[in-house]
Amino acid sequence: MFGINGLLYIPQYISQAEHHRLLETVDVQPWRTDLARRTQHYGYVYDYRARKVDPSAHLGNLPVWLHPIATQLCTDGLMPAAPDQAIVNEYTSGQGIADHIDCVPCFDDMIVSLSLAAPVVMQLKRQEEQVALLLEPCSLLLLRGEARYRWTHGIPRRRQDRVVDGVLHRQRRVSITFRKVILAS
Ligand SMILES: O=C(O)CCC(=O)C(=O)O
Repeated sequence: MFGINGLLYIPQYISQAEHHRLLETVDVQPWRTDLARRTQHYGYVYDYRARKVDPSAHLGNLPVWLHPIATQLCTDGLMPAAPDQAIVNEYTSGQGIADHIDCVPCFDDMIVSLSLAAPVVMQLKRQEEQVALLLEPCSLLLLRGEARYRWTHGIPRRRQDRVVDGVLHRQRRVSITFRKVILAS
């Protein structure tokens, strides 16, 4: 999709009602404030500095309010194994995330990101190639294979994005990224 092997974008993966339920629940959970953007970690804490998941950072199972969507990802055949880690990212206007490839030894092949609240443009890059992808609320972005391992993904820190039909003024966006942790044996 979009000329990138292993990338799948599914608009309107969840209903408006499910979107509302998830956002409302996210908003009453405690936030971590150690990064410029606020985050919530479930299942395992990801250590951004060390770029690793330590088995001692196991927080427990995913919370019950994430079970329906985590189960749906498996029953729809989008994740081969149930995710055991989820990170919620909040981006206010002007915030983003640096171009990166998700930690290879930490997480399985499939990375799945659910978008909530306002839309944003994500950039995927590989050498000289660059693809801009509009992530709309309720949509799902799946990265596996080349898209996961060969392309970086990131959200530029800016207040507006250029889109086909004009300019998108950024507003608060929230994402929930689901992963399966690989624990070194
Ligand atoms: O916000 C997103 O959709 C992507 C988040 C992400 O790339 C990450 O948490 O590593």
